[in-house]
Amino acid sequence: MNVGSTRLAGETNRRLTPALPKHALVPPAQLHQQKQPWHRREHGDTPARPHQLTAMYDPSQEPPEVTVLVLGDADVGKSTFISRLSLGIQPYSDDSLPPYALPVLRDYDQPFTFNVSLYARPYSLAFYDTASPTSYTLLCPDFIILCYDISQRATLRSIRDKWLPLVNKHFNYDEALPVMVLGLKRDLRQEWTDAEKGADGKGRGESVMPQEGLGLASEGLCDRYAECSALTGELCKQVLEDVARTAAKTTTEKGAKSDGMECVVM
Ligand SMILES: Nc1nc2c(ncn2[C@@H]2O[C@H](COP(=O)(O)OP(=O)(O)OP(=O)(O)O)[C@@H](O)[C@H]2O)c(=O)[nH]1
Ligand SMILES: [Mg+2]
Repeated sequence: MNVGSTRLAGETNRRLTPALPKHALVPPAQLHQQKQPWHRREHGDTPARPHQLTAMYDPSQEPPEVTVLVLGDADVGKSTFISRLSLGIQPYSDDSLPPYALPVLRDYDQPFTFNVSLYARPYSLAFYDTASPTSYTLLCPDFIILCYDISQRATLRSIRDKWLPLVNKHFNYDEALPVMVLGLKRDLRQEWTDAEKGADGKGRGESVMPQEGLGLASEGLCDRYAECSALTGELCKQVLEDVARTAAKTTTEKGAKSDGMECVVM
């Protein structure tokens, strides 16, 4: 993904003194041993975050790695989304949509790491899926994506009742940690029927409408809201760009917290 000369809001000459890549001080032979302690933490630890460090950008160094934790109820489509992302990181020049086979990602290969180029700089995005590792509360992510299934209202309620409280409890070490609410399976959204709306017109159907997802994300003080269908590819490119842009921002001094809700829904 390369969005060319687009500039980050508030990013002026920060690109000349970007965050120190996590591996910058580590000889290549030690990279593997060094990586795990960074991502895992003991409860109560507050590890130094890479974007607190600054150094001159050195193209010979490993690109900054941004850890993205994908959370949400079972079956909402998290793995399929990440699988779609692995294709979309190199977008098709003609913007063509599937059908094409999505790669099968094996849980034990986590994290799923994709290299992207954004603002003329390389980044490495490392995605962790909720299903494994089960001890995801010990991870120290740079960015969290809370997923729900647009066709299953209960999965949105879970974001409010389960996943947001979990994020606030386990990942409160960093106020700058950006959180996105992502509605998946957009292709399954159904208009509410008259019966569902009821006589007073105030009833709701099983499908979640964009304003409801956006409202919950906003009430939960999340930074971004987006929707897509990993199956049809609808809005995937836009969401992937937004994920990559947010991930890239986490490596700047300002971080990726937004002043207000930003939204990818059309
Ligand atoms: N219609 C439709 N189906 C989807 C979409 N994404 C995923 N699915 C289907 O939803 C089911 C669950 O998808 P997964 O990606 O395995 O869901 P998950 O959240 O990773 O599930 P767990 O790993 O069990 O937590 C599969 O049958 C997918 O084919 C989508 O965008 N549209
Ligand atoms: Mg899965």
